[in-house]
Amino acid sequence: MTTHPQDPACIFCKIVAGQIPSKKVYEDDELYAFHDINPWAPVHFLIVPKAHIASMAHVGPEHEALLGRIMALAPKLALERGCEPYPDGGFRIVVNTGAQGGQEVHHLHMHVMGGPRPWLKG
Ligand code: DGP
Repeated sequence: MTTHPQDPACIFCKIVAGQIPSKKVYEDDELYAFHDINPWAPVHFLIVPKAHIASMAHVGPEHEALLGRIMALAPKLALERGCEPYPDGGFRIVVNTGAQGGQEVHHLHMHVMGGPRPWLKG
C-alpha cells in the first residue's frame, strides 16, 4: 500500500485516513472523493489527493499528472452521481485557493457541483 505525506492537523487528511467519517464517492491509490458536508447543489462532492497538498498555490510540476487525474475523474463521477449529460446538464468545478479565494480547508480539493438549477452561487 502506498503511503502519502499527511498533515495530522488536517481534516481532509483525517477523512482520507478514515479517522473522520465521510460518504465516499470514489477511492483509488492517489485520490479520494466524498460528499460535501454542506452541499451547495443537488450533487456536490469533493475530489482530493490523498497526499497533503495545501492548495493550488502549492502545486508544482511534480503534481501535473495528479491534477490531470483529478480533472479527468470529475466528469466521470459527476455523471455517476446524478449530473445530467452535457450540454443540457453538466456540472461546475471550483477550486477555492487561499483566504481571498474562499478556501476554508487547506488541503487541495476540487468541488464538483451539479443538478437541476437554481443553485449556482457566485
Ligand atoms: P472550501 O471553502 O473550498 O475550503 O470548502 C471546504 C468544503 O469542505 C466546504 O464546502 C465544506 C466541506 N467540509 C468541511 N469539513 C468537512 C467534513 O468534515 N466532512 C465533509 N464531508 N465535508 C467537509
